[in-house]
Amino acid sequence: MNPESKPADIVESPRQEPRLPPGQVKTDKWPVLHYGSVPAVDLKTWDLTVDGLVEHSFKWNWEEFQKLPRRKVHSDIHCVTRWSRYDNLWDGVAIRDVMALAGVRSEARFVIIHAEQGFTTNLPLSEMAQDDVLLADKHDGEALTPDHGWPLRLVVPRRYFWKSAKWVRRLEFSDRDAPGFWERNGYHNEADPWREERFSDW
Ligand SMILES: Nc1nc2c(c(=O)[nH]1)N[C@H]1C(S)=C(S)[C@@H](COP(=O)(O)O)O[C@H]1N2
Ligand SMILES: [Mo]
Repeated sequence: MNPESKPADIVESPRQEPRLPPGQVKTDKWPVLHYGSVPAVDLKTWDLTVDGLVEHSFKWNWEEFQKLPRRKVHSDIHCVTRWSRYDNLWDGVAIRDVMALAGVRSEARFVIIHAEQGFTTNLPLSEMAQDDVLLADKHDGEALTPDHGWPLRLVVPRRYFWKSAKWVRRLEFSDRDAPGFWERNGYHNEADPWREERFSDW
């Protein structure tokens, strides 16, 4: 038996009750949503930086990144614009493995995720450290398409999908929170779909 097909290799994102969060509608399509344009990325110059409050900073090029331990995550997508897409299979590198390599320092409380073109989003370290959070380069067995974040996107299954930054280039571990692009433009800082944390009050 091909060891790659064993279900145990797949991390199941914990199913919440109800599976469909309040105010959401299930869709089988996968809409494309982002601010700005799809960046042109060249894998020859692409790199991923891990820095801030870590013992070991990294700057991996594409080839180096591909040598990191690989994981698969099975999860649902919940977009704040009210569509949910079930049963996505993501393939990539677990944030937990990245954190173990980097040695996150005890003062770190937040992670600022930086993407192409200055886009950022932010997460508490406790959310980032969940074992279903992945840096994904494949979806349902195929390389991501550029409009869905190729070559690399974050996937945070338990938060609205805007926290899942496309075109990721840097993970910055910090002792301070720094609301990102959508968070500064009216979206909620926490983004829990089961609490309907869609918009901020200010
Ligand atoms: N770099 C970047 N990532 C982003 C965004 C963005 O504007 N820029 N938008 C977010 C939002 S609002 C959503 S809903 C999802 C959409 O991902 P999809 O196009 O793959 O469905 O990407 C998120 N990641
Ligand atoms: Mo969104």
